[in-house]
Amino acid sequence: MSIARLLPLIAFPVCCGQLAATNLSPEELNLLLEAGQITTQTLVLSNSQAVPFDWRASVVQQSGTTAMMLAAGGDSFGYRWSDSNEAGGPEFRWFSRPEAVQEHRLGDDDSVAVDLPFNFVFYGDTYQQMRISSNGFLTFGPNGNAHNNAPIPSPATPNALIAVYWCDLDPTIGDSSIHSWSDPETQVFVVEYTNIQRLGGSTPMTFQAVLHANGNISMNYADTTGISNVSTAVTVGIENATGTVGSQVVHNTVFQPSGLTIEFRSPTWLSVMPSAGSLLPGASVALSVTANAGALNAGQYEGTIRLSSGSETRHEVPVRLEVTGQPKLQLAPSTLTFDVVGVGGTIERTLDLNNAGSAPLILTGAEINNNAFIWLEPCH
Ligand SMILES: [Ca+2]
Ligand SMILES: [Ca+2]
Repeated sequence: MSIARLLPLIAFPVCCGQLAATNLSPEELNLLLEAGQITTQTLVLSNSQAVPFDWRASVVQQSGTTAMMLAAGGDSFGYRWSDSNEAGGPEFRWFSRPEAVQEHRLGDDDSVAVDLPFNFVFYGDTYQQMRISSNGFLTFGPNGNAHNNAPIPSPATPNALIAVYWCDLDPTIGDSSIHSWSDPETQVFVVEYTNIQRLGGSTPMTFQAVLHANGNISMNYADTTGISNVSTAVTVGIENATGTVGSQVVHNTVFQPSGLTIEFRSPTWLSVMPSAGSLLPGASVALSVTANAGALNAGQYEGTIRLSSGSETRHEVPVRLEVTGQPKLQLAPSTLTFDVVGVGGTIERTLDLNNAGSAPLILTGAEINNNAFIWLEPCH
């Protein structure tokens, strides 16, 4: 046997010995969740090499990223939003402020950075901190002071934006305050603006931005019945880190959100944290893999966690998620009222059926228990 033919046999064990010296376990994840639930599993990465191991973890593939299609709006990333005024939308929900919570004493065009109680995934990026602006928005970027509300999306900062009521507000006027708190039971982080007015003075507004651990976002606006609250210079919506994709609910149009909840549902169901690091010889690190069925319908979903070093893929862990769910029939309106009808006359009323659940709804029949009425076929 020649030396030339021996060389590959000598080189091969060295190459594969290095590859085998890092390990990621378990080799696969099989998960079962109900729609709306979230779970975090652990992968352990270990380094048995004689040299440090620089690594990067990412989600390279996930099927079924489409959130439930709701009636209102959404964006190309997959966020979908709806509000409590529409059939199939969320119910209005107000989070009561606990007595002992953090107050942020901000000036005009001011902001403060706060730590989040959980890793929050927003447009595919994972954050542990954000900035609260006194101008009615939250941002995961650096610019928390902008007072000129812009349309969404817009590349100018602020980006990575949650605009709950973005306009030139001034918390130094009147009896206003800004608080934030977390609730471990409901897995939320709430920022509340209380009785806040525009620069120069205006009708006080009270509203909340709520970050849910499953990646969803809700905006709640207190009941302001009886007071004038018309605004035509405000931006409401969410926007990604480059200001190129976003869901705009309102920009400089009339916005009267009394007793309203707007909910944005996150399409990202699979994420991994931390996303990069360096392991010393003999060391190991735990990676948190989160599967989030907050916006998923019942079905089968698949994804892959990739562990790479430089341009080389070292490990891939398949993740299989089964989501179970239930249909939820909603009818609107709850009562059909018929005015006086002349003999031989006819009045028609429409009943809207909506499936607000997470699994297909199969209607098997409908009937009327009063012969005075006639059931007409659905239009579509
Ligand atoms: Ca922007
Ligand atoms: Ca201001």
